Formats: sequence, structure tokens, C-alpha cells
Amino acid sequence: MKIPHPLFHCASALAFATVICSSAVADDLPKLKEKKTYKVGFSQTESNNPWRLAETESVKSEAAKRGWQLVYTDAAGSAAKQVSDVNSMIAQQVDVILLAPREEKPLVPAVMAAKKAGIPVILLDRRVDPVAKPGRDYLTFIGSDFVEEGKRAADWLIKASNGKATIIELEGTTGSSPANDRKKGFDDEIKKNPDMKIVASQSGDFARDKGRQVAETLLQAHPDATVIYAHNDEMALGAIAALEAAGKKPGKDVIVVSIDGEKDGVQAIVDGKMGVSVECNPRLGTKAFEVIEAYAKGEKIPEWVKSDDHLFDDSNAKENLTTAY
Ligand code: GYE
Repeated sequence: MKIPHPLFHCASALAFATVICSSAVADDLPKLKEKKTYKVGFSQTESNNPWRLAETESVKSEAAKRGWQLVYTDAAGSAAKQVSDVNSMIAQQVDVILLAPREEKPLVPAVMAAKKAGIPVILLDRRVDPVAKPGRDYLTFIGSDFVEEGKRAADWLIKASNGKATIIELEGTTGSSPANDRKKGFDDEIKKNPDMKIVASQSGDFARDKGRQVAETLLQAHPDATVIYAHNDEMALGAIAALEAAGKKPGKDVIVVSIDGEKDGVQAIVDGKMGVSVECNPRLGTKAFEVIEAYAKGEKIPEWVKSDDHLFDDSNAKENLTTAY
């Protein structure tokens, strides 16, 4: 049996039109009027590493270039503060919100509150839990394919290690989409290789010093580790410090595999201490503002505006050092 489309109900069954159609309207994504300038909210999750600073700088400079007003907040690593940051942007009646959600689940209510207030949300650099949908609850996600990043790191490692490795994994912020997806992409690929084993996997919260501390503990428990895979360069750099403190040579005794492509990471590749860093582009500001403009013009926005990311290893690290953030 063919199930009639809900819109068909709206058009034909006039008696129910008010009820059905008004709920359909409430389900719709908030609209954005075409204007000369906009008041844009940008909710940053924290400012503890070069990746975040480069992202913030790209948003701030794009706003300044266009002469648009920016309401900027920094949640300092707290999902609860980030929810209240978004609520305060709603109270200040911004036109649109750029949200870099710290964790997947706790930021869903913030997305829904903005939608209820009629303010379109663009997720920048991280996703929220898939109960909230692009094109329905928020406009789009602008950022990288984190599963693919993990897979690319694994594929590089499989070649470099000839399919033999004892791996320590340093995970990103627990409950964040890049941590979940970078783990999935990497682990699934490694599982296909019988002589590769992940012996420990623990969060270093995407931070250098936490990464160093966790690597130190895990190296004591697994002194036979031949690889450290970190979900970002900051933790990888922390792990390199831990290896050196333990009297091991990073890049020789233990291969270090990472993601991001920040300047210190690319430098560590040039220095032979890090094997690879899969690029994750933080400079998302220009794209975000272009999407705002296009949406206001009534253009169709894709559900995912994907970044085009490269990969740095000893074949190209030197030439990419000057442009790295
Ligand atoms: O890799 C990391 C940052 O959300 C994609 O978060 C981003 C990640 C990035 O703290 O360095």
C-alpha cells in the first residue's frame, strides 16, 4: 500500500490542515532573511591548542573582513557552560549560531533550543548526536570525515609496520565526535590485520599534557608497545615527550601516528619523531560565512560541507611547514 506523503495531507485534507501543517512548520529549519550584515554567534569549545586557535582566528577574521558582528564565547572545556553560552546567544537574538560542540549528546538541547527560538545553527568542526538531524534541526555540518581520518592513519601504519604492531591508542575528548569516529575508523582497519593489536586505549582529552601523562602510564604497563596512535597532534607531542622521558626514541623504537597537521606536529615529522599526521583543516571560517550567505539567498545547503584534507609524512612535511598553523 502506498503511504501518502504528509504534505499531501496538508494540501488535500483541509479539515486537518491547521493541525498537521502547523506541526510541519514547527518541524522546519528556521529561515534566515537576506540582509547586508548579520549578527553571528560563535560558540567555541575551548582554546587549549593551536587547532582551536586557528579555527577561532579564521572565524574572527572572516567576520571582520565582512564587517559582520560576532558574538564569541569560549566554553573552556565545559559542555554545561557551552549550553549556557548558546542560551545567552539566543537571548541576545543573534541571526545564526556557529556551534563547535564539545560532546555529542550534551549539546543536543542547545541545538534544539536555538531551533525553537527560530535561529539556524551550523555545526562547526564537530557533530552532535544523530538524534538531531542536518536540514531539520540544524542547517549543516562543516568539517572533516573523522572515520576516514582514522582509516587513513591506520592504512599508513599498516604499510610502515608491515602489518605488525603493538599499539597504544590515545583517544580524544570522551563523547566527542572526532574521538568516537577516529577510534572507529582506525580500530576497524587494524582489526583486519592479525599481527596488529591495540593493547590499550584511553582518553588524553585532546590535550598535550594529559596525553603525556596517559602515555607515561600506558608505556609502563606496555613497555613492548611499538606504536602510539594519538587522535590529535597535541597528544602525540605529549606522547613523544613521555617516550623520551622513558629513554625511548620516538620514530625509531616507537612509531607515532597522529591527526591534525599543526605546525609542531609537522615539525616533529621533519625531525623524524612522528611518522604521519593526517590533516584536519581548522580554517573553517570562510566556508561558514559563505554557507550563511547562501542559505539566506534561498540556496540549497548540503547536509555536510566536507573539508578536503591532506596527509603529512616525511615525503612532504618540510614543504608544508610554513603554511601549517
Ligand atoms: O582534531 C583537535 C581539537 O574537533 C576536529 O578537536 C576537532 C578536534 C581537533 O581539539 O585538535
